[in-house]
Amino acid sequence: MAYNLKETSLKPERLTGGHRMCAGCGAPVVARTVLRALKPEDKAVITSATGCLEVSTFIYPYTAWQDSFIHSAFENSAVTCAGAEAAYVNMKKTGQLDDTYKFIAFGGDGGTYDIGIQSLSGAMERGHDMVYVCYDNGAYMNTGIQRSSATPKYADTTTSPAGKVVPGKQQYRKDLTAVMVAHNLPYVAQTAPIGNFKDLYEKSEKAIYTEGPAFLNVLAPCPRGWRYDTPKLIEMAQLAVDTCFWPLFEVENGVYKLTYKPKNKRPISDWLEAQGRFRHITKDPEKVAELQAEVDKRWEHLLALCGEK
Ligand SMILES: Cc1ncc(C[n+]2csc(CCOP(=O)(O)OP(=O)(O)O)c2C)c(N)n1
Repeated sequence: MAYNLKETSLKPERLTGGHRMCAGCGAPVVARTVLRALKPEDKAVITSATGCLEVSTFIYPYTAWQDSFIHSAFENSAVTCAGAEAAYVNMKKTGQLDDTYKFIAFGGDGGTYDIGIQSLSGAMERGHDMVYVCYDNGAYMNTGIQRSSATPKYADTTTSPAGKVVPGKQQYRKDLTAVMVAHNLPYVAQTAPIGNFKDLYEKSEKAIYTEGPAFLNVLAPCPRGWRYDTPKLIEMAQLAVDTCFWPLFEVENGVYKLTYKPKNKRPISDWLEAQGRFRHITKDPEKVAELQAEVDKRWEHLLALCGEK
């Protein structure tokens, strides 16, 4: 059935309002859209690594989650979810359970790219029928904006502070989506909360209803860490996509497909200038050109993988 924003918006909220995430934060928008892709009759077991999404939605004795929710440690959201899935498979086999459950793990980039990567890699390799959703806001935001391996080069964070000598983070971001593709999973996708959420919704649906392990890497802008005004959340994600800093694509059983090609690829400076964390380099043409060259290189490589050249 064709995607329809109005219809999907009428589905019951599975992450309800009243949680304590910041205004203008991408993570709850991502979580709500992912969960909306569940069939209403299906139940879900959700796990989350420690991070903003976890600590702001699940403060004992309150919870904003309508489904079973497990607060796991920072490093093991993926295996906590995989363990529950293994128990479910056994209970189904032995006739102890009739309902259909889906298994979804969430983690920020700190909990996914860095601290939870071995648990994620293991859960994916063992073939559990689950989806791991990384909401990538590009730093350890919950503890005060520390750099992670997902933080873009030159971003100002509290552990890569921009000063007179060092202009912010010194390394390019890790390409975790490529690392997950190397696991030969049935479904891997990179997406973002833009437009009418079609891309994010459809990829979530595919990830949830593809048998076996699936991974979604979702860009989730953060007003505190990126330093933008809260109403600009979607604009921030759209700029990341239109500058090709964050291309949208999917990989089904190893086959790459580009799902969005900007009509006019915008210069990376458009995205950098919209955020306070890059303020120190936007007037430095050499650094901007260096970042542009890196974006172009990765974009060209992706186009080739997708057979778009
Ligand atoms: C093993 C461990 N180390 C450190 C912490 C402290 N801690 C809690 S949340 C957090 C940051 C999480 O960052 P990320 O995963 O990127 O999610 P975000 O907060 O950005 O949503 C840290 C360092 C912890 N809870 N457990």
